[in-house]
Amino acid sequence: MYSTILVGAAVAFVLLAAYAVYQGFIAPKSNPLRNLCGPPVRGLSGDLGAILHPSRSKQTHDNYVKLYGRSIRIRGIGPWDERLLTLDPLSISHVLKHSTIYEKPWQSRRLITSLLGCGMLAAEGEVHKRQRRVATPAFGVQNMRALVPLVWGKGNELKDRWLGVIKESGDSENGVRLDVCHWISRATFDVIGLAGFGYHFSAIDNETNELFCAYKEMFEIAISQGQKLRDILVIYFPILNALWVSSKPPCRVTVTVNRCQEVIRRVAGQLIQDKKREIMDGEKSGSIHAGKDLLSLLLKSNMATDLPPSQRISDEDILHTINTFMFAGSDTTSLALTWTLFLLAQHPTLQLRLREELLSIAPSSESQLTPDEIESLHNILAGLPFLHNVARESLRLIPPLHSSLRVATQDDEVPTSYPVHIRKADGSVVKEVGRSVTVPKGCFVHVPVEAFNLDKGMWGEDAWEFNPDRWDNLPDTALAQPGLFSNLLTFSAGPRSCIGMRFSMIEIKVFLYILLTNFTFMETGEKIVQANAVLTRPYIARRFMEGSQCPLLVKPYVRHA
Ligand code: HEM
Ligand SMILES: *[C@@H]1O[C@H](CO)[C@@H](O)[C@H](O)[C@H]1NC(C)=O
Ligand SMILES: CC(=O)N[C@H]1CO[C@H](CO)[C@@H](O)[C@@H]1O
Repeated sequence: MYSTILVGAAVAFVLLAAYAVYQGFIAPKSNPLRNLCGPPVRGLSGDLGAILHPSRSKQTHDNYVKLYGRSIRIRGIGPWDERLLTLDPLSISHVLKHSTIYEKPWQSRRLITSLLGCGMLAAEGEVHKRQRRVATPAFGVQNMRALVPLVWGKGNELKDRWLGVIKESGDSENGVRLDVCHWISRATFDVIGLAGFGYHFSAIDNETNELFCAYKEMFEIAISQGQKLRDILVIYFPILNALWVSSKPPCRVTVTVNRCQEVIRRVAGQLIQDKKREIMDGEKSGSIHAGKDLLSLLLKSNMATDLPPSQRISDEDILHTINTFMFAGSDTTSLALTWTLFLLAQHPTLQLRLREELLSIAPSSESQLTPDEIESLHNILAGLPFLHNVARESLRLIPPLHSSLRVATQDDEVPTSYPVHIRKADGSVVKEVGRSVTVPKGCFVHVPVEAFNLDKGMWGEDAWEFNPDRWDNLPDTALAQPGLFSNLLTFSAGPRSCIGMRFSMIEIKVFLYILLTNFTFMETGEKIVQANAVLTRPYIARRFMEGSQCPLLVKPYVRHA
């Protein structure tokens, strides 16, 4: 009896092991990606760090294109993990356009879901389509216009707060060292809180609001995730999460996430219920609820009578969507602004030129602007050529999202527009033109956002430099680059591209206007470097333990009469 079980177990084990060996070591040999040229594999693994770390990625991609062409095979974390890294514009367009074939990997979706719920960032297929359809009207041109006075108010609040801080420190002559990254992130949080669901975090004032702290703490955990073994295990076996809460001592991370989620569910959940009631009451009494925040618009779009019930999303999904906006819409924009101010501090003559352009439209009186005046000033602002060039150039040079990842859910042929370097069985290399690349089901495809933006073959030899004027005279190859915005991959492209692009452009331009007409920004002498923690963040060189920061000397600017 027992021996039968033992024999059975042994047979099962041998079969499993054989299967694992086949899957791990033999099947990959027939992976068509193996024919592509790519960097050498050391041990089991390639060198993902060289591609993903901003201090090395520029040089790495440049070398790869020279050595292996634009369709590159790279090794992930084992022989079964051959990946496609493409710098071919036609290939990346194809991948981003066919978002049902190329989904986000379940590992990252599960991580996002465990923190924010299955909102738009994490969902795939029909669920995503439904959420995106319901949310799209809220980001329309008309509604984005309503955002302008709100952003303006927050920009002014930040300006006043900085003037206060500088006055207190008493050194307005030389400028005061401020961590602009931290300050601007408080302001962009305020903006998304108000614009997202009419909620006052008042984070420019102080960082005590309960909901603010819950989001902030949870996002910080998201950032620190992915490094430690336990977090990787939890991604694969979510049941462990429950075990860690009950085991002693409790895992600090899980307990924190649960506590934050409890606060968010309580406070934000209440907000959703309140808004819903307001809208329904408004409909009954015939007066239309005037809320212009994303939540109100989302609820209205979701309750629209022409939307079939099967296309609606649940209250739970609404909460996940709001969480997603908080996550996707705050740090991204604050980093874009921080890097722009940093680049302008490094290039004082360009800063001067931009300030002059901004001052040329500034009203002469210091009096409070009416909403109408703000709107017309914003229309002029949106059309300023040098401001537009500076914003685009900064978003090109330091995209807040360094890169993304997709996985093929079926075998696919990816078209190319540049020669593909094929390694033949005898080791020789041939360059084939107009050939497609076969991507087998289950393979990862890298979306190298920064590498596309900095490609010297497309943008010219000075592609790595900050030169806003390049935009007045782009080479044809740059004009042919794919992207939702200005031939940049910064906001990605296709059906999964950024829904908040217009939102953030308004925020970036209005904040730059207010801050640059009231302050000058200078480097402190500390060396600022880029590092990847979900997004590309600033750190002081060799002081990573202090966390992300971007100190600049900020000095009040006084306009000459
Ligand atoms: C400079 C600021 C921003 C940048 C650089 C940025 C960039 C991106 C990128 C690259 C993606 C695609 C992610 C991927 O494929 O892995 C994305 C998606 C998204 N972004 Fe943004 N974003 C910014 C601001 C915003 C804002 C302000 C909001 C909302 C208020 C927002 C909401 C979203 C959402 C909801 C998605 C998911 C869209 C989908 O999957 O259908 N983003 N963003
Ligand atoms: C923080 O700011 C809010 C809003 O401005 C204010 O009501 C609250 O009293 C402040 N809290 C502290 C501790 O300063
Ligand atoms: C001194 C100066 O230029 N102040 C500017 C500060 O920013 C506001 C916009 O919010 C301008 O109206 C002021 O002219």
